[in-house]
Amino acid sequence: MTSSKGNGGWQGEAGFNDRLQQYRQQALGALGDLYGQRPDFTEVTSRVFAELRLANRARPEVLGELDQAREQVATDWYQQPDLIGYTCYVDRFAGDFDGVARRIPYLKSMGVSYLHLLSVLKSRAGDSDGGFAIEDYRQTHAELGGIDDLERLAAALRKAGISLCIDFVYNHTAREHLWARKALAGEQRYRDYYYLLETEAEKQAYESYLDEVFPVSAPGNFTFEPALDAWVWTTFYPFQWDLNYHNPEVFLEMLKNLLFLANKGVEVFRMDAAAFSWKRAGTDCLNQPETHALLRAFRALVAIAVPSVILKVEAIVGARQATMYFGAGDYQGREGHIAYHNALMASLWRSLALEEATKTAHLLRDLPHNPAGTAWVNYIRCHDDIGWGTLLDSAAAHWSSDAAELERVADFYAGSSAAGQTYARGQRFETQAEHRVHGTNGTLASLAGLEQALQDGDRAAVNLAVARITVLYSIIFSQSGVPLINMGDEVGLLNDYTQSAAGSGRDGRWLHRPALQGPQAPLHRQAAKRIQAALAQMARVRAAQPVFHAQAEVDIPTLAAPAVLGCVRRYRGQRLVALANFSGRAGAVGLDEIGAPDGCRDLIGTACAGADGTLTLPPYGYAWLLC
Ligand code: OTU
Repeated sequence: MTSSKGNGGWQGEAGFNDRLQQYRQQALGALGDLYGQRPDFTEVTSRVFAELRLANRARPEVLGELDQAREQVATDWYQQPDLIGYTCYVDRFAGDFDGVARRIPYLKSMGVSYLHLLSVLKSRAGDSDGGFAIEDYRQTHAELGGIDDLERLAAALRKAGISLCIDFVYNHTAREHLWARKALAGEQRYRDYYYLLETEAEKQAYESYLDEVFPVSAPGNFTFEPALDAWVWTTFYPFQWDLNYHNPEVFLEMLKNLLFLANKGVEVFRMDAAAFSWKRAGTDCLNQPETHALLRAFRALVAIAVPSVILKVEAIVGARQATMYFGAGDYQGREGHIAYHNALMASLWRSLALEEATKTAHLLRDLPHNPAGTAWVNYIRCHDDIGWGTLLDSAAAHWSSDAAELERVADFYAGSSAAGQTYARGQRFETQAEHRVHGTNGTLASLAGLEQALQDGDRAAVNLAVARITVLYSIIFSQSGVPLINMGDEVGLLNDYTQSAAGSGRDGRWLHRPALQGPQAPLHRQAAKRIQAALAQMARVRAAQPVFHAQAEVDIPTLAAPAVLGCVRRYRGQRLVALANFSGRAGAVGLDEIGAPDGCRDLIGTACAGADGTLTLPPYGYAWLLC
């Protein structure tokens, strides 16, 4: 029987069976690593496979077609140069889902083909950690529209060539989620969905190994709930209860939620707080082997049921740990399809503050080449703070920092340095004692000096700020992986000091979460136009050049100018050299240093070739040389 909605006809079923055959062993392996020791393991796996079959039968035909296209032709669609991302809150970008649909032309004008919408699913009322405390995975925020409206938006985006990404907050639910409420009401089944510790001693034993995500506003990792007579594991805020993946029922429920959303048209799931999902006594409960197995399980199961879907891992951990989320050893390429390049992001900010690119160069050089079928997500700002901790890695002396250096960098972005006031207008985030570096808040424009320059009405300083913004984006757009524009960066959106946005509370990250608005002041308007034009140009040029494919060979040359970052890309006979100057002074690069003969073409930048065999980059200048 064929229905108008599902593709449960012969094609869909046959494709499903093929994929089941292809990925069954991988799925069983990963599930075995999680639940293989349980006496009911066979039952668990047959329930899992039954869910996949149901989801495949319910899959709308257009999505079935997308599955087929991506399986057979565009297998590397998320590694292609033309995948350009944009991330925003629905309400702050366009009011509601229909508003987002109306803004598709705006997104297209920037070359966007991947849209990450934050805070879409129904989160708890009141403070919800910016939407990261989910009350119902199958409903949306009423103010934004219903789940059907989201489905319609996904379809409209898809028609326009834009893939929809939403957060899959799978590490925790809100305290108001039905499961948590049932647990609070005393149902044992649902108590088992969470990590409950019944004694203070048990809690202490874990706590002594754990770090804190919000050491000031939500210290500790546990919250005592009198109704449960137990401590609930709450890595983040007390109203965010960590799910217990030791319990396969939790895995099954969350798998069903993911498949439900995939069938609504979500193409990319941002796997939130991925590093925390599995707890083990006597460890920091980060990056555990089962944390990886869980993601491998999701990937293999997605490949069977909804194969056009990909997983984006959000693991804010050290660079070497982060690369493991693409799958390591025998599992290379079997975990996250894409993952946030958090250490690069933090390192770029460090390079900008210190006006030296050497450590960023070492970082890029030292990281292993991405396994086949994976790509980084490169970004310079997002809705969170810039976390400095990922640059602390004593085993990577070349590119790591020490606390003292990071202190200086964090001070710099908070506006002060030994030399006096800096151009940056950011704030420290969750800084506990005076000398403990944690994170920095602020919009790209405010951190890059635009806010101060506009306040001073200083045209030259505005130009420098625009140059800082565009040089940072030139790196985001020229590295391997999906470039992700953070809403507002394209118009130089400044910090929001009102903190009046709904749900703002005391969380300092609201500083950089204002609504999108066209700048008013003429100087700001001109700056915004230039930034927007530069970003759109980068997107256009990138999309047209195969050399930006994520699987290109990359070489980071050693340059005499310490503030210039170089990157040589090779792919299918093409060779491109990207250069970026992190200094407020001009930087010269010898053509011989980058193996560039005379006559290479700058596709985008601001470089100036001299007769003496050098290329000069202006302050914060950049170039993409096709040689
Ligand atoms: C993620 O963040 C989200 O991006 C945050 O907005 C949420 O608060 C958090 O999860 C909880 O859902 O733990 O592994 O600013 O970088 O909390 C990544 C701190 C995370 C965030 C961190 C992060």
